[in-house]
Amino acid sequence: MEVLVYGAGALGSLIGGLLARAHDVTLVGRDPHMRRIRDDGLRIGGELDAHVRPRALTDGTHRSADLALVTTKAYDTDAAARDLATGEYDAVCSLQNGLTEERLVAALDPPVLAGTASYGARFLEPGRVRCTGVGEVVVGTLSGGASALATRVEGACDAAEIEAVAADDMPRRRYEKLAVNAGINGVSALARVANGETLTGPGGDVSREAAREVAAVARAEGVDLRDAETVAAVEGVARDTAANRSSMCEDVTHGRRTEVDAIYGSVVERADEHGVAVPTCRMLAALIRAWEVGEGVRGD
Ligand code: KPL
Repeated sequence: MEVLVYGAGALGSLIGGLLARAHDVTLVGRDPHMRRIRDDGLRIGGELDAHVRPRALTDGTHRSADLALVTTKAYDTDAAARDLATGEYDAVCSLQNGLTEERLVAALDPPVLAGTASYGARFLEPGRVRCTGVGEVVVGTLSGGASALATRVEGACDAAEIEAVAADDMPRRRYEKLAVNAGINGVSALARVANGETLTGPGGDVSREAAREVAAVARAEGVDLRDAETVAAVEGVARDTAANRSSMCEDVTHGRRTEVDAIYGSVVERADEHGVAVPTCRMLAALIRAWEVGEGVRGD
């Protein structure tokens, strides 16, 4: 299969690199990472080990592939969609944080699948990423139900020995993933602690409440997500990734813009549409945005 991975940061490079063990992969990312991959290939270390030679480009215009995986930061979704709209793809699948798929649907003709990837990835240096946890890739349609395309993506992942599931309950899984992000990322970023401590430290109640608020928004949107299962999902991810630092914690540590809008912003926006109270997510959104303004890294 020909796969374009748009957004070769840590996770995109890891997933793209693993796919390159079985498929014809093109990564789209930034120099000097792309240049180094062109010169020396991509090295994956940590829990998995590989040295692969995918194509590495700095722009994705006018390409074609069977599948385009979008792995950019959520705030780069519109730019990614503009680039991808100039190419030809049988399907597009987001593996991003936040509810980005609707924006891809609005900008692109091919079918858009929703996806999650729970592999842990860390960027080490140009040309090198570390796998900090073997997880799974889950893909499915935005409206749920069986999908031949999702099954094809699952098969492509299987061929490359990536754990994958074609799920027919993607609406629920999307909200569960959003709840995990809302539960872990804000507290870990504000307290600068690893995922494990987010739930066990003094911020644990804030984390759990943020996750329950996401479940309430999901229910208002017709998605059956119970509070207890949502909190259990957040606790499970925090336990399984205890030593890792969330992407938002990494962003604030390195003085970078965060995905606050895609995570807490979309929760607050949808909550307001349905008249659901989400004071914890609203507060976390405000605090992280205030940090971004102070650092001068907000995009608006
Ligand atoms: O997706 C994540 C992130 O760091 O952005 C996890 C590891 C699930 C924490 O929310």
